[in-house]
Amino acid sequence: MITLYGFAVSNYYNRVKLALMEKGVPFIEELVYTAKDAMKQGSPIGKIPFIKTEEGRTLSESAVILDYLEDRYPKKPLLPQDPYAAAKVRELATFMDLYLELPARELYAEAFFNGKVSDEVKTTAKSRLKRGIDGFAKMALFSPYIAGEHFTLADCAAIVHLPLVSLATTRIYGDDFLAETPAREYVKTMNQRPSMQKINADRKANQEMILNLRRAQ
Ligand SMILES: N[C@@H](CCC(=O)N[C@@H](CS)C(=O)NCC(=O)O)C(=O)O
Repeated sequence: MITLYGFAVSNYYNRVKLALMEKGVPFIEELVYTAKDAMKQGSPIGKIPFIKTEEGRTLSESAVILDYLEDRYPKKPLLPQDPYAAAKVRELATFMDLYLELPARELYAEAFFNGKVSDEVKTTAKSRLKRGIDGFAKMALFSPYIAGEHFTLADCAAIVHLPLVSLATTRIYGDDFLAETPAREYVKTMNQRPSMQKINADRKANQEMILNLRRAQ
């Protein structure tokens, strides 16, 4: 069986977990919380998520893991058959990683972890986010899924990234940068899926656990 390593607060971890659940691929989860432990278990630079395949081999980088799952477990596909349509789904997922989640990530220390982010970083992140969201608004279909009629790998990225972008921009700039897109309705609808209900419940429990660990330190 596949082992998924990491922790349930992570959006990238949940992206892989969601794909596994939606594809009906059996897996177990192993909590890895520190970069040091992640490295010990086989993550090249200590980032999570990573998996151990059924054959016991490690693989990191969430988007690559999702591609691997598509190839290895094709029975319930999360990509269209047509190569161009499949590439468009991957394009949208990559776009969200690079131009939405990564610039938003610059803000997380202050938005979520009681840290402080410099004004310079906030200004740079803001222009990167505005540019990314302009592009995203042209590409995302929300009809009803992010890339069209079917649930795809791009939804696995969208569902975990978009709420963080909304929340981080609201907390840092007092303005939800995704407000003019249908993101809020989309996330609400997607959160009704049984897979997402489980993921959200696990995320909340993991958040509690991390808070308790921090309090005990
Ligand atoms: N590009 C990576 C990003 C993974 C990532 O940034 N994971 C975070 C948790 S959400 C992490 O491991 N952070 C710890 C670190 O950077 O040392 C992926 O898609 O898997």
